[in-house]
Amino acid sequence: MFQEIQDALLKGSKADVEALVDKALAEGVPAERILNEGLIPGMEALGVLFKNNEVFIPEVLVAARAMNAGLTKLEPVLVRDKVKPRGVVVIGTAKGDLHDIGKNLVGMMLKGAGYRIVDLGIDVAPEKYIEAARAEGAGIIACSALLTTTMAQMKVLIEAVRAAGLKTPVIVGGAPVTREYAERIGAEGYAADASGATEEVARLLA
Ligand code: B1M
Repeated sequence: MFQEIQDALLKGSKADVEALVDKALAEGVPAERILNEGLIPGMEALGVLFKNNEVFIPEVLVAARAMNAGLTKLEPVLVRDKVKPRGVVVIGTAKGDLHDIGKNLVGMMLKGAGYRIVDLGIDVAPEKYIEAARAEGAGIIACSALLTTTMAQMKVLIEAVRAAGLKTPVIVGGAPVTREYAERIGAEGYAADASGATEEVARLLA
């Protein structure tokens, strides 16, 4: 059954993922096993295919939608069973940046990897990240930028986070952002793509 869930996820079949998760729950399979042995390995496999250019953004978005549908089915049971998320990630786009597709993809992949996502949306001012990171006890602040102009706001964000006395690591990414730039502005993490972001978050929280 776990393999069937993974296959349905890789095919991006939302209806099949929902039906299989419903079936597993009805048969008494613990939600945590459905998550850790079905959905998450499916998303990890997708991440590898994406990294190797064997699937592309449209397939990833469709699979991510199926993943989210499966998670929506599991969420009430997971909350009831008090399965602890792997960590909390506050995510948004840089101040002034309206491009949210990459940020959404990163958020979905992280959610799929078992993290709780606090999505602040687009055009997010540093104070909002700081407020949310404090309120939610975030382990990571994640910021996405698609414009060379808004990239500069990531430096402003990191300086504001440190000035506020928060030790929360900041991870940055987005098409114009490079590892070299991330290091230069003092970001603790950088990833070039969504699957890399889940690896980077796991590394920083380890
Ligand atoms: Co805009 N835009 N856009 N745009 N847009 C780009 C980025 C641009 C490269 C197009 C071009 O000129 N060739 C260019 C930027 C040039 C530059 O700065 N050097 C540009 C421009 C100029 C603009 C405007 C200024 C245009 C104008 O108004 N004159 C304007 C700015 C608006 C603003 O933000 N203030 C603008 C507006 C828009 C739309 C609103 C129309 C729309 C956005 C809609 C939306 O997002 N809801 C839009 C779009 C769609 C694009 C392009 C075509 C596609 C972006 C995209 O979604 N890619 C883009 C051209 C292009 O990229 N080819 C372009 C798919 C997405 C999955 O990839 O976001 O890179 P990406 O995410 C990847 C990785 O980067 C990484 O993982 C993702 C998956 O692998 N990643 C992270 C992303 N965030 C990460 C965070 C991480 C880690 C990894 O850790 C936290």
